[in-house]
Amino acid sequence: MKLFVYHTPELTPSDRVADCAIAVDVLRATTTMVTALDAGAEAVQVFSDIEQLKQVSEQWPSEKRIRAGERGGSMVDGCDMGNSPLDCTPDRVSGRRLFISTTNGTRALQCVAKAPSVLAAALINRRAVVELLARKRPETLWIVGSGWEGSFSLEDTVCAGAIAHSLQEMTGISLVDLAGNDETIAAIALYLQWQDRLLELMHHASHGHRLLRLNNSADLEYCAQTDILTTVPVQKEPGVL
Ligand code: 3SL
Repeated sequence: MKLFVYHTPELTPSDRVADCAIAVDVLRATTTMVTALDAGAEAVQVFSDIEQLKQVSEQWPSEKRIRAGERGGSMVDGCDMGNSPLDCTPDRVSGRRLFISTTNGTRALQCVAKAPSVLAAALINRRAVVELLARKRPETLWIVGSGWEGSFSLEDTVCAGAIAHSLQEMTGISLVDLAGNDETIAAIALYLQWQDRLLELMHHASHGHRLLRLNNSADLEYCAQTDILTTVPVQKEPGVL
């Protein structure tokens, strides 16, 4: 197994695919997707374009859908919710399809959608993701961070490092055998530096600042938790997990 970490969709190769690709957007899209599926959502369908989300979801029975739209951290008009994982309670999402469009997270998923196996990961489901990888042992594995509009983000890279470190521990594969690029080694180093202070790291992160300005400190606390859910979103068809 060779693991390649890419900090953003823009830095991810577009001329090939990995055997397995993992999209990460700790703040907050993949955390929200994991939480929604764990709370009983029927599926999550991702869109880069809000108008397309509205058109497609319109054809779905209204009692079977929930529309989540976020731009710049805030809820998009006409949607049922923004992108807070805390809104994904069983009474709101159970049995419904979550139609979601966010600034960066949905782009990360779309950039790896052609891989034969696509997963969504966050800190909250890290262990479950690693257990699945340890069983499947894909030859090439990519972890793609969402970043923010093309820039590096601390929270996605620390999550990539958390997955990589745990994968090393669970499989016994050495760092030199596992790491496919320098980013993987850097992500592990970032995780080892901050593993006991992940919430503090979120507070240092630029997107953490943005969410705090929008009064989302409870979201940061939730997203900074590790291994609290066992659901792993797996792509069933392009754009649907
Ligand atoms: O960029 C994204 O995809 C979002 O997760 C951003 S936010 O956390 O909802 O603001």
